[in-house]
Amino acid sequence: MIKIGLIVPHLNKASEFCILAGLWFNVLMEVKNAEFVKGIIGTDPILGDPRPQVAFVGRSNVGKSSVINSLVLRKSLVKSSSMPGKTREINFFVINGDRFFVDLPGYGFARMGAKGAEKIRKLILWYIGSGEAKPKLVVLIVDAGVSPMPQDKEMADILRAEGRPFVVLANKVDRLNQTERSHNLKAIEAALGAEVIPYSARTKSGRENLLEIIEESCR
Ligand SMILES: Nc1nc2c(ncn2[C@@H]2O[C@H](COP(=O)(O)OP(=O)(O)OP(=O)(O)O)[C@@H](O)[C@H]2O)c(=O)[nH]1
Ligand SMILES: [Mg+2]
Repeated sequence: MIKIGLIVPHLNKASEFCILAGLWFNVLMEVKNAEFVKGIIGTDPILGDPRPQVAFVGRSNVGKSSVINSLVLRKSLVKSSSMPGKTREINFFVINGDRFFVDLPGYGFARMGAKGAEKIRKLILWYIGSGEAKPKLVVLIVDAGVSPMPQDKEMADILRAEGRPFVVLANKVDRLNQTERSHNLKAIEAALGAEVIPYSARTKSGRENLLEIIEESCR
């Protein structure tokens, strides 16, 4: 690695360290490759794969697929749509060959009907709670512009009860002004009892922060 101090001689040791650490992190965070592997609806051999899984869960249409696309800098690795309820399976994507991003179906889509909604709910709970999948990190995505729904609270409670490491991502912050943004983030934090990361899959704001958290959890 290039020694920064040789190029910028006035830097003190602390700044030099920060820049080197920054370079190191950037190398770690680069997404070089992302591929769809398969969709599952229950027990599957892929769950026995030792590579770490990072799962994305949240209400239908909240932007789970878009968040994954923003992380891997691909427009349509994961199908995203203005029609809620498109994702019905648990979709596995392999990232840089050494970990999985897992796109879960969205909960709380009214038009799915009670039976369809219950099926999706059971599938999500099985993934999170059965012990077969063991995700290293669950990214619980909520809409930054809407108060968390009872299902979001239930999901946060289940993740806590199951002892699954999770972060709350408040997506679509690009739609909010500064005042709305800080007000809503506080409200979401209070409702879900967890720290909230502001995010926009559209502008990619928050991307580096989330990639670092993912990197930490997969180590
Ligand atoms: N403004 C804005 N729109 C977004 C953002 N993220 C997603 N969207 C839009 O929200 C809609 C739903 O996005 P998806 O990524 O398909 O949502 P999903 O959670 O995967 O939806 P399901 O698979 O149906 O549960 C699409 O129209 C996206 O373009 C964002 O950060 N900002
Ligand atoms: Mg989706």
